[in-house]
Amino acid sequence: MVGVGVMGADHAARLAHRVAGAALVAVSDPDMGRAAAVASAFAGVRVVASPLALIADSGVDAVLLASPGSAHEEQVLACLSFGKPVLCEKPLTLSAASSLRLVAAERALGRRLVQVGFMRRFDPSYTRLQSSLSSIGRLLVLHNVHRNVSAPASFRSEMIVRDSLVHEVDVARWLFADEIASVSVLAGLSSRSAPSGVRDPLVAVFRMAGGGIVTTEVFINSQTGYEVRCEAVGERGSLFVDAPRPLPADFLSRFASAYDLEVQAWVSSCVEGRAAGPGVWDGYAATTASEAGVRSLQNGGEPVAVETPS
Ligand code: ISE
Repeated sequence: MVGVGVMGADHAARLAHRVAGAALVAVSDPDMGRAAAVASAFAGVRVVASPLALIADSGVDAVLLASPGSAHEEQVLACLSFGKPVLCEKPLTLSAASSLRLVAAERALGRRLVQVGFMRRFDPSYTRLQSSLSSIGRLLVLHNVHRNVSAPASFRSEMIVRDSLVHEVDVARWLFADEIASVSVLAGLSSRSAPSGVRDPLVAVFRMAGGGIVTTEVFINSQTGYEVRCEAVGERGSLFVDAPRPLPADFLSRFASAYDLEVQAWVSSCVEGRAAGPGVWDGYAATTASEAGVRSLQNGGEPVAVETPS
């Protein structure tokens, strides 16, 4: 495990206790105290000071990266250079150019080694919706709601696009099986619960290359509960992913089984030597859409075209 903050510590427990076929052997974090605390919660886990040394370690077969997105390019490249499978938390990186370098590096190896942490593709309610899509005819519109209780003041408006809305970017690409052609991100009234200068909530509109439309309200200081909903509207009806009631407190509880299934699928794919789940291409496509979303937010919500990768 590289990075044992909130998400990484949760994954560490998952790897150690709930996933078959894996053993947690080493952790690394810039906060050595935090790394030591996580390691000491499990038997036989070493703390390695540098993430690159952990990736190079001969006792490490595969790496789960839960470090910040700004560290991912160097760390994923290191995993690829050692031929080690990597599950990289979203976002893959913070810029389309750096994500594209990862696509190129994996392609040069000639085999898939990267899975990107878009866990909603493993969530039972989302997979049920996805597998029932044919029952509602051609998919026309998706409506999403994505609310968090609160976020630290360091979570700025751009991060709402890159770290939160990026889930709906991936859900849109997955459910439509299509690329996003343009993104608008509108900021209206900001909640007085949002830190000064943070535009929250935001409303995003994606136009898919094939004409579908996706709307998303993303509100990370909603004060109420963790509320994620999705409605897929087709030519013959609609399908929902509803939020459990009472609302869960956070994403760790709402998506606990999605994370379990995601990490189990990744571990099984490492054991079997075949990559599974969303890959580096999906991470790249999501980064291009997020980049367009940040630009739209900065330009007052004007639609920004996404350079559809060929
Ligand atoms: C967080 O990083 C996640 O991935 C959660 O799913 C999302 O709801 C939250 O807004 C992000 O900060």
